Amino acid sequence: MEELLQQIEQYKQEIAATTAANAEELETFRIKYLGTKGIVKAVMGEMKNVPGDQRKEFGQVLNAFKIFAEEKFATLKDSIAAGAQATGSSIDWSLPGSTIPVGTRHPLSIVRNQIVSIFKRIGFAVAEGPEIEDDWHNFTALNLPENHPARDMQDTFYVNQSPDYLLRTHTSSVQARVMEKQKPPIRIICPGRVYRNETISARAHCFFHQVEGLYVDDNVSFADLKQALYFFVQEMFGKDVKVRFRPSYFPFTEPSAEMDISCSVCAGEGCSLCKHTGWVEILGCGMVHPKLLENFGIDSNKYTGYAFGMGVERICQLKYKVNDLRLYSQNDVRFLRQFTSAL
Ligand code: 2NM
Repeated sequence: MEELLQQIEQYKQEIAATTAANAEELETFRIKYLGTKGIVKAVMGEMKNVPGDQRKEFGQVLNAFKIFAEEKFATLKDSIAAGAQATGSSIDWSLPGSTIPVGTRHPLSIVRNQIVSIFKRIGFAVAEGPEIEDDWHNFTALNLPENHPARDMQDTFYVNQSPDYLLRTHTSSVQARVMEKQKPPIRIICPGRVYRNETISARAHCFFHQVEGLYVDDNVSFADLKQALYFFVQEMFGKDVKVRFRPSYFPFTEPSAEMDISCSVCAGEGCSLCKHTGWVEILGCGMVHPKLLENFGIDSNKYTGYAFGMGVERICQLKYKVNDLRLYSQNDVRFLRQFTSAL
């Protein structure tokens, strides 16, 4: 009997030292001590070997052992449940799933994609080129004379003080590269970022985004240009939009024009955006200067072309009433989250 008491004492020490980190370890404990073939059952089975005069005393010891094991089980179970709650690993399958945070597209990307998709539908292909350009593709080839004010250090970012490399000031440089390589017909749009050395304010920034278009073929006329641009603004601003063209000047086009649309904010009634004129300027355009075509080995007697250029920030301002250019590059999510689009 002495032996059995010692054995029970050893089991008690084992039980006291047991830990269970999870439900699996708890179950291992239960099977080992409290299961149908467990230690508690086995020890209880020893009762039949105990002499009659010691049975009462022994029964109390065995009973206390059984309660000891059961209480340990309950303690382990409680601590696992509490730990699970603290670490959040207990799974309540009835809870609704948590949503995965999804970002939103930048408003300039949305508008750029819309512009590109409209011109793709009327046969324009997309062309891209480098943001670090050489003087020839950005200026000289495009008929910007040596002493044109746009070449000034004040307006253009030059690279490493080199007079020959710069950050492109318009995406026309991409069109120069296409005309250099490709024979007419050429029908492309060039979306991209451009750089100008300006003091940052609500109305100016040192970089902005353009989409420029170019169509060179035989029999391309100013009427074709007007029709393509009219189609574009109707798709962009709705069927009720009105347009007007004003004569203008650009070194790369002759004749040149600027296009206005009826104010998208007040629909021509007069507001601060259109300065009470009912019209807002949205782009510049014209017939490609014959000198440009010749610069790229395109026969200006055989071919004509039209070109246009617009600022994505400007179109975005008209569509979404964004009144400060700096909002586009400050990455304030309160601004950015307001824009959603399939494009
Ligand atoms: C404008 C206005 C007028 C233009 C010209 C060219 C090309 F292809 F000849 F190089 N690309 N874009 C152009 C013409 C751009 O932006 C206000």
